[in-house]
Amino acid sequence: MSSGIRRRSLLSAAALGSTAASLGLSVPASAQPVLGTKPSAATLPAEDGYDLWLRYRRVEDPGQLERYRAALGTLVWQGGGPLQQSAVEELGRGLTGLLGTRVAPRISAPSPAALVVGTAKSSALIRELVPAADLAELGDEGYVVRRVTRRGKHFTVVAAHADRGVLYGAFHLLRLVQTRRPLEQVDLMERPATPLRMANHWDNDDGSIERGYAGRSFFDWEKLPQLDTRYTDYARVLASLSINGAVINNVNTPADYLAEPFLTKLAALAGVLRRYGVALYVTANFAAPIDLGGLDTADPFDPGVRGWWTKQAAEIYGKIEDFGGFLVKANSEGRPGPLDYGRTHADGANLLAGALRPYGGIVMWRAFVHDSDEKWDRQAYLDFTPLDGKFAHNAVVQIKNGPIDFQVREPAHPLFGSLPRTNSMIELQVTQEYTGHATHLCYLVPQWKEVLDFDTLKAGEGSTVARVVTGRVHSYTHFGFAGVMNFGDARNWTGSHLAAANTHGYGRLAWNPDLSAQDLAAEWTRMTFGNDPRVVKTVSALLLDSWHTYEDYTSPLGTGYLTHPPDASVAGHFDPSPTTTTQFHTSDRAGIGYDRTTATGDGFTELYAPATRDAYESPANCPEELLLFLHHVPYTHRLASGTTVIQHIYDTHFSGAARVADMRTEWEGLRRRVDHRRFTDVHRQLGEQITEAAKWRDTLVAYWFDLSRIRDERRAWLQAIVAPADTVLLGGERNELPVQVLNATGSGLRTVTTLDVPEGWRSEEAAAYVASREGQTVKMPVVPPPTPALATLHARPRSGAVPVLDASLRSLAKAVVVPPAARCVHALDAGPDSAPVLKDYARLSPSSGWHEGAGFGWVGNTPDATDTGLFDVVRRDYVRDSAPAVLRLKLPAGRCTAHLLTGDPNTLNRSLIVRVDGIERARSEQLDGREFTWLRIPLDGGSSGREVDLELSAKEDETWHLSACVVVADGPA
Ligand code: GCV
Repeated sequence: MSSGIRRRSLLSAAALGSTAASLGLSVPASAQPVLGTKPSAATLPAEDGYDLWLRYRRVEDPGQLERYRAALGTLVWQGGGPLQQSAVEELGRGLTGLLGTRVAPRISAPSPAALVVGTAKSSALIRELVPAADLAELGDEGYVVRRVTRRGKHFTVVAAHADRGVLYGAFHLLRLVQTRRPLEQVDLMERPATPLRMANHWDNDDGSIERGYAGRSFFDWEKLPQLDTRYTDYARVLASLSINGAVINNVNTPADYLAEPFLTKLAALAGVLRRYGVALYVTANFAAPIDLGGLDTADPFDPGVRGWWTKQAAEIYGKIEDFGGFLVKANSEGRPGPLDYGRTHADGANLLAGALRPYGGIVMWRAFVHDSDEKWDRQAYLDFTPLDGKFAHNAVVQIKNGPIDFQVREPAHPLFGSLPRTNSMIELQVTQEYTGHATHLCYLVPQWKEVLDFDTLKAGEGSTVARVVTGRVHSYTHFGFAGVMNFGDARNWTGSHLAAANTHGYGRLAWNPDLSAQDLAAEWTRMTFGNDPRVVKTVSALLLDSWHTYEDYTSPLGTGYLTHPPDASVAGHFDPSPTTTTQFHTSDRAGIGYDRTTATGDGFTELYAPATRDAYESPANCPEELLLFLHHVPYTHRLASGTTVIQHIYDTHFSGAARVADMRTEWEGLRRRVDHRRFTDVHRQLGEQITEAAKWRDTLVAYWFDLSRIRDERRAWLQAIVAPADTVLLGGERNELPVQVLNATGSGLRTVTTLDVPEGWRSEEAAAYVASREGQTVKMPVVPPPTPALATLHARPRSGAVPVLDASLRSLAKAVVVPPAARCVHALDAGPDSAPVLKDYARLSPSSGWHEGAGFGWVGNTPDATDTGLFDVVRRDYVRDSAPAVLRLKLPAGRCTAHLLTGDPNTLNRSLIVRVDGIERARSEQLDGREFTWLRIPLDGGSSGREVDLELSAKEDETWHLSACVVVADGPA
């Protein structure tokens, strides 16, 4: 790839055509006559962020504006295909906004200067202005942007060999103006580093997005094939980054997308994307021959299966001639795959590749496979390296940047460079699953740069990841970048204005991985917030510092995986939860970190080139930021600075969290320099980040102090741990909640602990003496009201002016309140027969058929049951089913109320619908993992009692859950 090459072109004069041709472009509201004055900062018009970096606000500096207007005010286009037309439309829109005067295409250049766009094929003027040899070097996607002066006329030329190059060149020219670059000497030539530059969406057909934090999916499958302008704007945004492929559905996908009615919808979408050079791809479910085709196998060696894929590919290409191909997640996290039939990943990929080959389609086969936590770091390498050379030419193995799962810090994946005969591409996560969602500012370009710059050494020095995935180390036929997108239907696309910097950075790096994080941060800032030097400096600095800041207050020295449970639902991977992820950071009383060495650990280091392995093998020589990813060390292990690991953890958590407050102060300095609306949005977001950072700091500092009992040399504090944090309380009774108070000061303290409880609850404070570095458990009395409820209780210790780690999640109890069995008509704790039952409650399991003597039980279909082992005795287990089930209850005379508890300690829980006598009486909303809710249904036993049937069901294709059912007689009114 050659980028930014300076060239000189001397061309002879040419006769120019003269007829003006307008494409009828609309003029943005901002295209007002030039006023020649800088708009007052106080009057910056409010922006909602929808334009992202495609903001075409008028150039403020009058001199610069005049120069741009002179150079670009006349746009000459002599025709071309749809991609060129999109380029010209964008130039019309962009320049009209930027120059403050209407710019429309014409076919000749009467004025002394003009912007000329096109290909040699479609434009005589381009043929005259740009030597054919230059264009021949550009391939199908490259372009030149060049100033050519001839006979006193100045031409700014955007020229390419193919239409797509014109489109990308047009966006480049606009970027130059948006970032206020002088054009007098412009002479650049660009070609992409990789052919595959993919946007991967993890969007589901029900509108939800796996790991999406910007609202719901904007792919509206109900309305498609009906289109709306957002699809066009989406395609423009991708094209502005030169992204040329979009996988529009989640890697965890049903088979549906491969057949009608989806194909017609996909074809409509593909039509919009095509005009911007973006090919449409879908994720294929490997079991599709079974799920869609009605076959009894998906075995890649089965002729019927092969035939099915061949027929399916023909059908897809019949509707979408430029369909890109399939992305596949197979035999990973429960997905079907070739291993189910004793075949290999290569066998599976080749099956699909074979079906796509006649049409030029490709298969991107993910290497993200892990069966067990213990083998997670090595499994992809162990499964895929023996298959090197066995994948079809039109198959590409898609490899996550690191061996685990998009953690804050991981080494580069050992598969890079280890598959010399297998097309490989890199998968980066733009959506911030483990890096703070759309709440924390975490600019990931510096992280990606580190991975791209990592020298695998596998093919000698200089075989960096960037060179591997840009096909410069091995002779790959397909290679490139995939980015898991952070777009949703939020008006500003990414939920937070600042998160869009990651989208921009990803696309730009996919085009040219040599671009620097500094340049990209500044470029995005200029295009998004304008060119005020103070804004550029401040925002760039905020972006560039943010990953390290996030790392400091979350995951020190490569600890990784500290967010709550790995298989948690949509909201998962946000809060700290060190106690539930010990299998990854293996902290214990003696030390911290995961031993991945070959000498004493799991042997992961062995997967790297010898020099890297040797460095990784030694705590003294490995990169310090990966120390705890690679080694288990004592808390007193000294870092190069002389600081111990535990002190480093304390220091970075406090300084990192403090820096977030500084970040907001920095942002405040831009109050009048950024429009009020976006200023306020970002300000609010940074406020949330301050709170969240304190939560991370206090939770982790408290956790590691508790384990190590080593005091911070610089700080002292008190902390509380409620254990167990998930607890059952009996309503109307005196309960005792155990709270451990820990003293992280240098001397013994008299402490008093209080419990924050909701209104209507009672609690008393508890006093305890706690020795230095010791913990003392106090029993906090608490009396909730008798009605079933859910509540969060906060334990707050104090001792004079000693600071308290108050934001620690470990000082919270998440309680479920149930009435004592003695006060209930029915007190049923649901779950499998093997699970524990709350004292005095009756078990409601799949085997609880209706029994008159018991007064409750299933009639007809009996549900399944699950025990997660997580949470308290009531919430850990439940009965569940996708089919409806009828729970019959015997009611006494008079009115009573049934309370049904639903939720899941782990995963998303969609709905519980309760019908009585065919009428819907209650329905739960979608709940994230760990969330529960009580449904309340008034019932009437009549004058002599009766039996009532509660029909429990879920929405179509969903599963209902029931953790407990209590029925209490209503008291006198
Ligand atoms: C799409 C992690 C995420 C999952 C994701 C998976 C993958 O496990 O938490 O949500 O599934 O990676 O990349 O396939």
